[in-house]
Amino acid sequence: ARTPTPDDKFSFGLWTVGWAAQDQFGQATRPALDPTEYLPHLAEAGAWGVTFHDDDVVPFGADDATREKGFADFKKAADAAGLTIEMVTTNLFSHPVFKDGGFTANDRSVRRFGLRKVIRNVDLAASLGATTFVMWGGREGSEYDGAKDVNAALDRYREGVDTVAAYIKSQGYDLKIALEPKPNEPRGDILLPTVGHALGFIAELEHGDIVGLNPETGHEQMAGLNYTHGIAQALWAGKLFHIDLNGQRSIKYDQDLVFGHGDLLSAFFTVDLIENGFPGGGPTYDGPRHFDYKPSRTEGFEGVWDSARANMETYLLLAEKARAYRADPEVQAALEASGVFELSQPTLAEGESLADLLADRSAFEDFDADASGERNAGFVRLNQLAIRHLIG
Ligand code: 3MF
Ligand code: MG
Ligand code: MG
Ligand code: MG
Repeated sequence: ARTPTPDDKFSFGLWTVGWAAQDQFGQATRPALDPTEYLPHLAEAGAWGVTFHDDDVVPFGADDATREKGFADFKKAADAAGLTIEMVTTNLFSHPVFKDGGFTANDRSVRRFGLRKVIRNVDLAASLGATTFVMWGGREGSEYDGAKDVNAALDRYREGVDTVAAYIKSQGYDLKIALEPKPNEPRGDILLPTVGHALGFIAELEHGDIVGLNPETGHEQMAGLNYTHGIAQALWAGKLFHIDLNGQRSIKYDQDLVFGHGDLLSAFFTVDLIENGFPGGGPTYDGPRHFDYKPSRTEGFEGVWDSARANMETYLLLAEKARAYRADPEVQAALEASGVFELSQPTLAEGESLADLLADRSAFEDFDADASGERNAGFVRLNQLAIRHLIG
């Protein structure tokens, strides 16, 4: 159960294991290999899928012949390794041209260039059989409030995403867009900073039916938010198209630690939700378990593969614990006693009107609010049962 199989649908961004570990303050600590060289190692570690930005595989600005050969070689290597290319994404953040954004740059010519880069990459994604197209707008934002007209920026963001979505439909591609929220880094403030902001944005789109989310653990936690609640609301809205799992320890720079190496208890409940669904039933996630982490800068290649395996092992260990947690009769009784299942009962009975509620004296006039307020919810006991399963 701790050895990954293709059924686990574990996938990795090429930029994760492929990160040579250069950062703001220091140069790379590992050599960059040819993109294809990472694939057999990923497969051997137990991955099922691989994902990439266009520029991870072929350098920005490469001529058409180089580009075609680069992607063809990569596809051949992925096939040889038995890896599925499940998602493709576009880099609209590294080159200086995108320093003020891709879809929302003040400079209109940059926006037109960015849109062309994305459309070209959508064709690539479809031709490689990817079913999700992630958009992380890392440079869409500002450092200074006066420098960005947020109303106009959101208009342009909508224009960009709708144009791409309409193109996908017009081509008949089996491809969905997943927006990836992040609060900051590299911009001082990034547009669509959280799952909630992004859901609100999608509701304003013309082609929002094929646009959903790719929430990342650490990104929500950088905003002090609860990742499990974030993906839960995305699921509830029918918008959890993809996930980026990793680890983050509190509100600070984007750490991209191994999954579970940040807030372990939160990771437990993330896995519990993904694997076991909501306690009362409801929408479930069956997409890839995609890791977006960085092998720490201290690590050599041995550490790169140790850390890749650690993501999957941690996930599988947590899945085992989460299954046992849900199957435990004591947990089921505690869930029942805490009213967790009762929450699935509609507040108004079937066929009951508001007038019926207003006429129901037991609901208000005769309701003993003081007695109800004294009731022991038992949530702490329930949480301790989770802890017992996790570390007992
Ligand atoms: C940055 C990220 C990105 C996105 C990627 C889209 C470089 O913090 O998380 O990784 O995940 O661009 O998939
Ligand atoms: Mg990230
Ligand atoms: Mg991150
Ligand atoms: Mg990510």
